[in-house]
Amino acid sequence: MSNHLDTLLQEQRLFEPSQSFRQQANFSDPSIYDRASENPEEYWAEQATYLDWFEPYESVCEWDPPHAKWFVNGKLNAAYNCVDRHVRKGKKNKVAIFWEGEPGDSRAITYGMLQKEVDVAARMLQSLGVKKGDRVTIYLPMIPELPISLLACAKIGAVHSVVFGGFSAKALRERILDADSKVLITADAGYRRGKPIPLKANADEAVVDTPIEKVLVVERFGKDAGIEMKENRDIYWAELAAKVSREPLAAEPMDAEDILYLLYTSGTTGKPKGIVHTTGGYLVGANTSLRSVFDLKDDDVFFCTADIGWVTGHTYIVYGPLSAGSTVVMYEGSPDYPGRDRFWDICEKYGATILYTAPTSIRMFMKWGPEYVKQHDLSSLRLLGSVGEPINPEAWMWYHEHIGQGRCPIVDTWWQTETGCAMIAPLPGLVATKPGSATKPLPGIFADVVDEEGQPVEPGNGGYLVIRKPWPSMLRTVWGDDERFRNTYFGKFEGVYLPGDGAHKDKDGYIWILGRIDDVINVSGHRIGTAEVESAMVSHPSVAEAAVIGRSHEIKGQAITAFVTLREGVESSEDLVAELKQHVVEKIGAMARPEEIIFTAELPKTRSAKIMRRLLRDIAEGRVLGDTTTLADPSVVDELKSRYKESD
Ligand code: 6R9
Repeated sequence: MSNHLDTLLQEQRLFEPSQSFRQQANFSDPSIYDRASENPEEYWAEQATYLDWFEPYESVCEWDPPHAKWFVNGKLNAAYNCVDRHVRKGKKNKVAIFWEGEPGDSRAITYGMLQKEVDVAARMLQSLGVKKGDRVTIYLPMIPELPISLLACAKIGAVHSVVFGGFSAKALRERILDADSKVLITADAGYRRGKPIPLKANADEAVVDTPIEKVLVVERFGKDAGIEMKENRDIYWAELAAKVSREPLAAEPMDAEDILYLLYTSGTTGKPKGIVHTTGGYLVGANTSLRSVFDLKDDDVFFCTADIGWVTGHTYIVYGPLSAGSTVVMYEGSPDYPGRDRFWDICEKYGATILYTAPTSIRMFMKWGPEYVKQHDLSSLRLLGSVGEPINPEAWMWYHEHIGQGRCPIVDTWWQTETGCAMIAPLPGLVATKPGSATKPLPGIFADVVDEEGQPVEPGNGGYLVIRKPWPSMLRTVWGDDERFRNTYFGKFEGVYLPGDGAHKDKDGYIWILGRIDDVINVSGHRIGTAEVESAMVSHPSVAEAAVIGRSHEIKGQAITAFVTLREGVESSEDLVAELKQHVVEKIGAMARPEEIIFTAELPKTRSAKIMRRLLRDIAEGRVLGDTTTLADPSVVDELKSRYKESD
């Protein structure tokens, strides 16, 4: 962290918006910042006019900390706003989704087609007994049925809970149980570098002894997936689709505060949190940020490379761009399959005008070298975005030069599953950017950096990132655990939201996000709780105790190092290392696989028996050790240091 900060503080480059970009920008009047901070409700009310409401709301915001209600008593439907209204307003033949399959198959889905498919899917869910307010778990690859499933749930007022396809059967099961879903939508298998990901097999394992009554199965991989269908429980998507009515379906009028979806994210304990997003505020936030941060126009082609299994895909593939009636590009597979130019091939093929990706991908492209980019015409691009983790200035500059060709503004967008949409990011027509800084809070967002007492830090200092006032797309609670919601996000400063990130405020008031201050690791932009990996580790019969930390990693941002003490009589071996890594993959998913495992007779602990993670991080990152005077047994450190060297 301190190395990262040093590099950031030396960063002096400033990129002003070009005259031509400024002139055409949606947000081009700098007074918007002052107006929104003087009267945020007026600002958000104005943004809400970009949606269609079945019934108007009575007040913009009711704030009873830590609970907020937005657009109180307003009625609307998210799927209606993302699909039906565009068909009504003459966009029937406009492409909503350009879908690119990994093996090279593709589909251009117009708003007219999308409407039909969403209605059929919604009727399918109804035929399986799904009603307004019921939860539906979705475990699909990046195929058109994924956004269609989200919108189908929204259309009938069911709550979707998407579980990223990279999660294991056990992780899926945990999320099904927590959400209490009766229906699961999955696929036979997904593609990853040409090979199948066994989604249905995982689903079979996950649903045993859960409330799941019906499993709807999309056929994506075909016969080679070799799946089994369980009678009376499993049904193929196409088979059921053929049985339901093709009549248009009226959208369910939802209260602005009705739940739109749950999305699980990692926290400091082993149990993932079901983040609750509601309909009106979330959609206003998502829609606004497309017009403001991404300067979205009607003829844009928006390529967001995230998976819909994460919040970025929810907001910036589905609800944001589609509510704005835009065209999105959705890609199923790996960026290096069949070649390392796949993203650039897709940008060129569909004429992408906006590209939104993660620093970890950019660092990978840097490593591969610019020749893969140069094979393609990227002149359609006009704006670039970054999300998921702090972007280091070198990656920012590479993105700027090689992808943006010096012409495209870069919007580094800080936000979280909990915030629903971008919070700190430049308005590209108004704010000069600095490589590595997410710049300033967006209009209507009251983010700041504060000290231990909650007082704003003076420019030039660091502290806790906070958000002082509610915003429309904020999480409403943690599903089934309001206490955890209060403690996690509002427990430190009264009535002030604590995201869990550290930040620095520079002399110009720009915010530089430094990373998590809690026990959450960010591996390739994926949030993983150290406690989750530790509890997976200790569930293995050979492990007595485990401590997991994130160490800096050139490509992934952070990588997982696990320090493990074995049970009496268990010998360490290469095989055991492989077995333990696999064990974590099975418990959580491939993204949580530890990069390295260090066996140690003891873990360094304070006299009050707390594991000294800072020390473990110092060891893993090869730094000179800091103060170890509170350590119960200082010799543990020497042993660990030598073990760590052995494992190099
Ligand atoms: C959207 C998303 C949230 C955490 C967040 C922070 C990190 C995200 C960032 C960033 C620095 C950015 N993060 N964007 N850090 N600069 N532009 O990623 O949601 O998966 O919930 O992760 O990711 O640490 O707290 P989520």
